[in-house]
Amino acid sequence: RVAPFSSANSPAVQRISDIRPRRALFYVPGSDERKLHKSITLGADCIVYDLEDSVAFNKKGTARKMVIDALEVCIIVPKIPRAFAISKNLSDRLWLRLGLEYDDLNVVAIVIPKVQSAKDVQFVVRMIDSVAPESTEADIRQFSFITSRHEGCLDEPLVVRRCYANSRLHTTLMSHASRHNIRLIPSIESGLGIINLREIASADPRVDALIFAAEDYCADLGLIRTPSRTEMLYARQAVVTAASAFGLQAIDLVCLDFQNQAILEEECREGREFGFMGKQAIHPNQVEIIQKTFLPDPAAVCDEVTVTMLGFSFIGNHMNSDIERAAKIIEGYELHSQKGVGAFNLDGKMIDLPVVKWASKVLARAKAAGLTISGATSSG
Ligand code: 1VU
Repeated sequence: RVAPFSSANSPAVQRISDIRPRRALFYVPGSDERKLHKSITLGADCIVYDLEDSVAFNKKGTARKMVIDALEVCIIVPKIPRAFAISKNLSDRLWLRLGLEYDDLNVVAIVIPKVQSAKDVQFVVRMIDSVAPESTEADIRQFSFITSRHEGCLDEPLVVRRCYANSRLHTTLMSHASRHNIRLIPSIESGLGIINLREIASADPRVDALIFAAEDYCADLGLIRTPSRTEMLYARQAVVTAASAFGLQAIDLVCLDFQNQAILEEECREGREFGFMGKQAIHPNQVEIIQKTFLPDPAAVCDEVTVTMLGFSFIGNHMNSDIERAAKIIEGYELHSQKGVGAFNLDGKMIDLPVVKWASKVLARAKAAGLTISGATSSG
């Protein structure tokens, strides 16, 4: 089979096909023991143990110790999570997220808050390079955590250094991670961050994703938050555009109204239509909705299906119409490109390379979200 797109070697295509699922980026206050324990039972793609805004100034030190303990439980003592192997599905998620048996998930990601320029990213990069080994055989678990810039002295880079380099957290992470498998996720929270998106997105090859943080952004610009979110339209679309241009994931704003599922669903749908790959979550109620939505097309999600169609097999918990259409497009593209045809008719609509690119991304995202996809796209 001709691999779709093998000739289109744009960085965006290659990076997107290599994505790790970050549909829900779930925040857990680092100072709340109950929430720390609960966090690993919720099936979120990505957990962020927060040491920043959700932790009171007088609890920063305690939070740091608690996060280290939580990471040590999850990372260093692999037997402990096995105790959570209550049901098959749950254990599958835990294995996957904690990476206990999946060598390919050996990644630690660091969310860098309030990034204004490439220098902010490069500061963290220098820190990593000064302490993390060039390479290591140790397997790393997929975890994100957030550094603190607010420890008594606002927006002072040295605070990050102190929080990190002088703590057991630093030792815990750095002793397990080679400098190359620590990924970076800058959070864009200001007008300057938006203006400097291009340099931030390209600041280092370890930058994997960009977050849009609405509350700080509104505070920075003095915007008034409205139910329509129109006031943030430009910024959100700028983040998605920059992320796409540099082959990164874009992660959308937090829905603060965590008891209102209708608003969450609306925000999720809008974010997905804008091109975001995932959304920040603050409450357990939000995780499932977000993760379902940020599979392609949430409209037709059903459980436990195994579908074989047009030579593509989808085995997993979700199957939907975007994926089905994407598979048909790729199948059609392969058949036609072998005959030297670039544009063809599929169900009355013209298909050519840009549509094939879209379909390839849909399948890559579905695969990253846990669907087993066999067929021509399985390599991409
Ligand atoms: O039923 P249980 O008592 O066992 O558990 C409660 C609660 O502890 C738990 N829970 C969570 N567990 C893990 N991580 C969470 N983030 C989390 N939130 C709640 O779920 C059960 C039900 O909780 P609840 O409905 O009673 O909610 P609470 O009043 O306990 O908590 C509500 C808030 C909003 C305070 C909580 O969800 C929270 O702290 N969220 C995260 C906040 C955060 O990290 N903010 C910083 C990043 S977002 C940002 O900066 C943008 C502005």
